[in-house]
Amino acid sequence: MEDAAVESLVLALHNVEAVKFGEFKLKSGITSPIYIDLRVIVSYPALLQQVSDSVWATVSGVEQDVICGVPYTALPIATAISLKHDVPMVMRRKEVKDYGTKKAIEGFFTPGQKCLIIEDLVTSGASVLETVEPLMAAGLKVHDVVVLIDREQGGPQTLQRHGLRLHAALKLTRIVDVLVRHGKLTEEVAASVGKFLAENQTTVSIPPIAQTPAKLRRMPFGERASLSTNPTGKKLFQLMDRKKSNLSVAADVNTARELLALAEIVGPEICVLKTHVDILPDFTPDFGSKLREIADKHDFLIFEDRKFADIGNTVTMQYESGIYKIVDWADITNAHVVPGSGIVDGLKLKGLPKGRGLLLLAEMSSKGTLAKGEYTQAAAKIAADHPDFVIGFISTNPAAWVGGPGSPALIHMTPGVQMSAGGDSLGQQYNTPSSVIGERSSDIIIVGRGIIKAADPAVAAKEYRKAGWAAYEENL
Ligand code: 5BU
Repeated sequence: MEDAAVESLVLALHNVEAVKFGEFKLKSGITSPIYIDLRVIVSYPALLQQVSDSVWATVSGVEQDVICGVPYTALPIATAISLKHDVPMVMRRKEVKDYGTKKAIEGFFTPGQKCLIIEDLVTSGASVLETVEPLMAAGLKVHDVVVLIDREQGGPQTLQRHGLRLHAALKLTRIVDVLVRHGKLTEEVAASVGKFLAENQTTVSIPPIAQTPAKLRRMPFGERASLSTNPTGKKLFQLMDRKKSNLSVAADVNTARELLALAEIVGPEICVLKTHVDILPDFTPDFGSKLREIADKHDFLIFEDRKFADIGNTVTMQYESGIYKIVDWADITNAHVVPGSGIVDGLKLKGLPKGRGLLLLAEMSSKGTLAKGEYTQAAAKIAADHPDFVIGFISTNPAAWVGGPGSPALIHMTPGVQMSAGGDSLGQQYNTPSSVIGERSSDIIIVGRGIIKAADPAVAAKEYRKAGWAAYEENL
């Protein structure tokens, strides 16, 4: 910050007694010659603005997707910044200790996004770390912290040990200098402050923060229904909750006739029937309405696993036209994110007016898949940018994503599921229902050959449904 800006800010803070000098007994019993209480700034809107501007200017080169104020004093500062600079904010709930089971972070974000921490005063850095921990556990990346005043008592060093950079708009010794120069403070008091700082360095020993929680606790599907902003996403969560099924059958049979017969058989057990209509030689234009009738009767949704992968303009036509007219009958379809977010915009153009939902292929179950790491994170970001249309992901191990499965508004569906792990001769890899739902934190198991090639598909569907739901309930 420019000298003039620093001077004006320091004098303003001193003027409202946010920074006081004298003899103050601290909670710890130590007597301090300085007392800083920034809670008063909310009573002075112009000062709050000045403080927020100074804090923001301090991190002008730092990149962030969201900001989070450390509760409570920094919240109005963060809010002022958010409003003025149009940067989204998240809030940490102070009262939630067990952030695995309750919502610890309010606001919308995506795992992998960068979060800048905003604080009013740093002494040891402990309260900053208390806020950083649940943010990181929720998958946000935290590298930078900006504070209005650094008391220079060891905070930056502690934060640095946790991989955090502290940017300070003001440092205590600089405040003292300005006040001495303006005749607000004697040299003698200034010297006592210097002595106090030298004698009261903090060392906080806090174990390093884990990037992801060891075990994620699941929010019930019923509650997640209210978080989805897409009608199909909402409907799916409600249906799963009502029907107590997180089983999707991949109906990869040879003909449309067989498919409709299978839908009748497995319908009572499933939440979603997944189709590949381009493998059906006897597909007719009334296929959609026939399947819809069965879906309504047995209460499941239809997912055409089309895996769109072209530019936005082309997919609008592929989705709506041709022989299959997918948008007319499939509640859900899916898309690769390899073309970039234009594919979502294209499909949305046709799908959203009909209330359809889209899944993004964030990972695949096949051996050697290239959909991993940064690609998966990019899919998560695209999903977060289109919450009205994207209802979730095809994923295989969301628990291993940076920060875990992410927003509970989004659903994870996992193919490559059989009762015992293994694979086929063409690269398919199988995991068990309990591993997929329990350890990998997915929501829906997609089972094809495990059911359709079973001696009795109806019995097999019941078994998979039971296994999938038990794994879900175990992790609630
Ligand atoms: P299976 O018979 O249970 O192996 O069938 C799996 C189904 O899921 C099949 O329809 C695939 O096209 C689909 N699938 C998959 O197996 N792996 C993926 O990554 C994706 C879809 Br995306």
